[in-house]
Amino acid sequence: GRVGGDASDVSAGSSSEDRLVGRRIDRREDAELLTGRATYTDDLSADAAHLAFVRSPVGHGRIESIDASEAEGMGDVLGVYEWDDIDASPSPGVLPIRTESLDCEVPGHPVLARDRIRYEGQPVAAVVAEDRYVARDAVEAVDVRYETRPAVVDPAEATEAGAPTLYDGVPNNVALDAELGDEAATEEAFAAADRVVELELVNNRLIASALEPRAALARYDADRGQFTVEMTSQSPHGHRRKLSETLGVDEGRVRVVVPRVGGGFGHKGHHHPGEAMAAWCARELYRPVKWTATRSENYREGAHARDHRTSAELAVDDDGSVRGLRVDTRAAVGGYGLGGGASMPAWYGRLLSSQYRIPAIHCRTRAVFTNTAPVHSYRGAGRPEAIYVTERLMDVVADELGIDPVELRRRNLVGPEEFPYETAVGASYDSGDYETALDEALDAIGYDEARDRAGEPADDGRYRGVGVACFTESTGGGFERGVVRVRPDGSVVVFAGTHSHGQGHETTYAQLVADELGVPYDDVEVVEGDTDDTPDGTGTFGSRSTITGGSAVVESARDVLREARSVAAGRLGVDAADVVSEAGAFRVVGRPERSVSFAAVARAAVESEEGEARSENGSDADGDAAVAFEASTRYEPDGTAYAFGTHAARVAVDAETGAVEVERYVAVDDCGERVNPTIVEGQVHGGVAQGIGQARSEGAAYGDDGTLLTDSMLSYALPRATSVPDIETRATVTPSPRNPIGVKGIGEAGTIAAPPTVVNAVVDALSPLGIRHVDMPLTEENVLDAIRETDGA
Ligand code: MCN
Repeated sequence: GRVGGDASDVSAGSSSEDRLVGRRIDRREDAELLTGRATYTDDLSADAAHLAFVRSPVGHGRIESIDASEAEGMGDVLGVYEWDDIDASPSPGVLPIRTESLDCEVPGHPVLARDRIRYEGQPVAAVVAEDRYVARDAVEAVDVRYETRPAVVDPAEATEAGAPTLYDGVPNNVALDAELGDEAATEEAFAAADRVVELELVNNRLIASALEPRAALARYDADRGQFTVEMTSQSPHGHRRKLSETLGVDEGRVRVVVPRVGGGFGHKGHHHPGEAMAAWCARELYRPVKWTATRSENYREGAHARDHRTSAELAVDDDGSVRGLRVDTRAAVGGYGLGGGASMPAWYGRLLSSQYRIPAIHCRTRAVFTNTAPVHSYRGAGRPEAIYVTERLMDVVADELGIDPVELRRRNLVGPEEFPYETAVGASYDSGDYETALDEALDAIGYDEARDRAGEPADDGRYRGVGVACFTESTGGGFERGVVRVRPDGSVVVFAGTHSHGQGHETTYAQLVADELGVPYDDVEVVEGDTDDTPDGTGTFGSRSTITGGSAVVESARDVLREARSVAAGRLGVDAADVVSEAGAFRVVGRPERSVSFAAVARAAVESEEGEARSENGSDADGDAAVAFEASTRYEPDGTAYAFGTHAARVAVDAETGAVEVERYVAVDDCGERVNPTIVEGQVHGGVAQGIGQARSEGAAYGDDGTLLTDSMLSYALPRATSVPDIETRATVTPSPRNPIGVKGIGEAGTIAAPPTVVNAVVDALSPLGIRHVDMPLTEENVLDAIRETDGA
C-alpha cells in the first residue's frame, strides 16, 4: 500500500498529471442540493390525493374489528381500505421475501394487516383524501378494536422456552439457524489453546435517520395498464421488481422514477408497505396518490438494524497467538422479514476474521422474530456487528494477557504477502497492507503518549483512554450495467442503474468516464434514477456502486473509445494503434500536430457510411442521428474487494457523571484507488459520525408490550455536532486486483470502525476502575451503571 497523507493527493496510479481520477473535484451536485433548488419526492404534486395509514398501537395481537364508517363519511375522503379490499383485488398485496433462505414457512409482510399484528406501527388500514390533513383526521376517525397478546422484543428472550411466539409453526421464533465455519476444527483449536476468553455483547438496535423520510407519488395509466411511481429509493430497478410482485403485474408495467433523495443509509433500499399501497390506491382511484411518511412513521416501520445478542469466545496462547474464535449470535428480524431479511444476519459472520489470521472460526447465528419493526440493513449491514465482536474481544484478551492491545493485533495481522487470503469463515481477501494503515493511525493519534497517560484521572477529574480498531469490509457484489453514449457534438451521457442519494456519483462517474475517453470533465453528464432511461441495475448499497457501477461505465467508455479511435484513425490516415486520445482530441503518436477533435470524430461517425448503419438504432423520429457512439456493459466483479483500515480515538470519561467525550478521532482508510479523495473523506466523516452515534447515544428502545419508546428525534438520540470531534483522515492505497479500476468501496467504513474504536477507548479509560466491558450506547446512565456494578463486585 502507498501512504497518502491527509493533504496530499494520491493520484490513482496514473503517471499523467491530467488524470481526473484521484483529484479533489468539488461535487457538481452540491450547488443544487445545498441551495434548496433540488426536487425531492415530496416536492412533486401532480394533483395528487393523499394517503395516510392507520397503524397499530399494539405490539402483538389481532384485529377484532375495523369500523371505518365515520371516516368514510367525512368530506374529501376518497377511500378507506383494509386487507379484505386488497384481497378482493388482483394484487397479491404482500411484500415478497426470499423464503428459500429461511428454516421456516412464513408469509411476507402484508401491505395492510390481514388479522395478526406483529409490531407496533404495522399498517392496518389506509385512508386516501383530497389533502394530507383530511387524510390524517380520517385516520383518527377509524375505530379499530384489537385483542392484545403478550409481546417479546428481545431476540435472546424470544428464543427461550415459554416466550410468546409470532408465527404458528415457528417454535422459539427462530426464522433461521445458520452456521459458518468449521465447528470441529474450532473445538480442537479451543482444546489446544492456553486460554479461552469470553465476552457477552449487545449490539444496540439502530434506526436509519435520513433527513428525508420515505415518500412516493404513484400514478396509474388505465389505458396502458402502466404504473409510474416516483419515490425515494436507493435501488430504482430493485423497487420496480418488488413493486411489480406486490401489485401482481409484469415488471414492464411499472416505471420507477427517483428524483433527489435526502439520504438513505439502507432503509430506502427495502420494499415497505407505503410505496406499494400508494400505487395500489392510484389504480383503485384513477388518481395520482401521494404518501409521505412522518418522522415517527419512518421510525415505527423501520427498517431498523443491528440488535444482536452475542456470546463470543477467543482461544489464545499466552504469547498472544489467536487459535480460534467461537460466536453464538441471536439477531432480531422484527415482526416480518423484509427482502432477504432473515438471511442477512446469517452472513454477518463472514467478516469475523477482521484483519487477523484466525485458523478456526465457528459462528452460529439465529435470526429471531420479535415484536418490533422489521430489522434489515443500515449502513454497514452485518459488517459492523461482526467487527465489533472481534475488535472488542481483542481488547479484552489483551487485558487478560497483559499485552498491549495494539501489540496483540500486530502479532496476528494477515501479512501483505499472504493475499489472496482465505479466512476460516470463507471470505477471500483480495489485497491489503494492514500494518501500514495501523502504523499511520498510531502515529496520527499519538498512541504511545496516550497509553502512558491512560490510567489516572487528569486535573479535570476525568479518566483518559485510547482505543484502536482494525477492520475489513466486504464491498461490491452483484451486477451493474452502465451505458456510455456520445452525441454527435462530442458530449457524453452516462446512464447507470445505481442511484446516488448523497454519495456524489454524478461527479465520480464523470471523472472516470472523462479520463477513459480523454474528454473534458464538463462534457460528461451522468443520469441515474429513471427505470425507463437507465439500464437494469442492482442499486446503491453495500458500498458497491463504484466497484460495480463505476467499472461498468468504465468498460463501456473503453468500448466507445475503441470505436471512436478507429474512426479517428480513418480520418487521420493512420492505424488505430497509432492514435491516442487526450484533452478532447485524438492525436497521432509522436506527431501531436496531427490531430482531430473528439467532437469532429463524433460528427464523422454519424455522417460516415458506417455511422449511418450504426445510427439506425440511435436515430430519433426525424431520422437525425442522435448517437455517435454507444456502448452498454453488464459488469460483475471477479469477487469481493475488501476495504480496510484502522481507526483510533482518545476519550475523556467523567466517572462522577458518566459523561463520555470523544476528544480526538483518527480514521485511516484504504479503499484502493480513490476516485475522488474529497468525496471519500466525506463518506468517512458521515460514517464515523453515525458510528459515534451508535457507540454513544443511539438505541431504539421498546417497552415490554412492544411499544416503541424512541419514536422521534426527541427520544432517539442522534449524534450532535458537540458529540463528534473533528475527524482526522488519512489514507493508504492498496488497489484491488478484482476490478478494472482498482477500487474498493468506502461508503460504510466509518460505521464499521467507529463503534469498537470508541468503546475500546472508553473501556481503556475506565480500566483502572476494574471495568472490562460496557455495552453500547455509552450514555451517562449506562456508564454509571457499569461503574456501580464494578464497585459492588
Ligand atoms: N469513492 C471514491 N473512491 C473509492 C470508493 C468510493 O471516490 N475508492 C466515491 C464513489 O465514487 C462515490 C462515493 O465515494 O461517489 C461512495 O462510493 P461507494 O463506496 O461505492 O458506495 P456507494 O456509492 O455504493 O454508496 C453506498 C454507501 C452506503 S451502503 C450507505 S448506507 C451510505 C453511503 O454510501 N448512505 C449514505 N453513504 C451515504 N452518504 C450520504 N450522503 N447519504 C447516505 O444515505
